[in-house]
Amino acid sequence: MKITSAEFLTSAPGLRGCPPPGPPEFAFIGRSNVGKSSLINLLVGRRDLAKVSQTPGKTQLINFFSINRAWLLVDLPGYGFAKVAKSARADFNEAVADYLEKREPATLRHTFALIDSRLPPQKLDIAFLGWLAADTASPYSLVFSKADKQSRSKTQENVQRFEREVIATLARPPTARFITSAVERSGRNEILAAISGLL
Ligand SMILES: Nc1nc2c(ncn2[C@@H]2O[C@H](COP(=O)(O)OP(=O)(O)O)[C@@H](O)[C@H]2O)c(=O)[nH]1
Ligand SMILES: [Mg+2]
Repeated sequence: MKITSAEFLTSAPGLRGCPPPGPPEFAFIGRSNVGKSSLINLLVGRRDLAKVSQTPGKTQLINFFSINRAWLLVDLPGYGFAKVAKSARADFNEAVADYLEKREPATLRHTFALIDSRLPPQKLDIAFLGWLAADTASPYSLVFSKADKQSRSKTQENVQRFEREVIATLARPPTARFITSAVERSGRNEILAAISGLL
């Protein structure tokens, strides 16, 4: 797919500030610092559409970007900096939980959940994916980010371990897995092809 235009549309503090449902939305979620904004910039071929590396935990707004004037990329606030929460749901940020639970699948076509490819399965990611698979409706994929940080075989080892220890336990499996690097610019075509197929 060719990206002909990419524009910031709006920021929302919660579900109520989101744009009216209509254009298909593709959301990106993961721990703070996992590389969501960098991946969005890679996908659209712009260095600074999404702001990279703002103070972790400070980006609490849902950011919408209009692509090709036809569909939206959604940069969700990262999880991982909440204080001990009353429920698993609240731990992932109210706005994120609300958006992912309540946005209709006709609008929220797909969620890309980012996982740091360097790390063995992390408790918080496991808890988040458990919730995403069980309590939300839109299809989702996993994106193993920052693959340039280690050897290809180490990445494969981590992905396979994740497959065995985490994915096998999920109520709803991801529809695809991607391996990306914003530095090596890899994984871009695969994700854009997936989005294209869902439009
Ligand atoms: N080596 C490497 N660094 C990355 C990659 N993606 C993001 N980063 C770095 O990781 C940090 C956090 O990235 P950012 O996109 O802001 O993460 P976000 O908090 O999930 O939006 C920044 O310093 C990025 O430059 C990647 O694929 N490879
Ligand atoms: Mg970000």
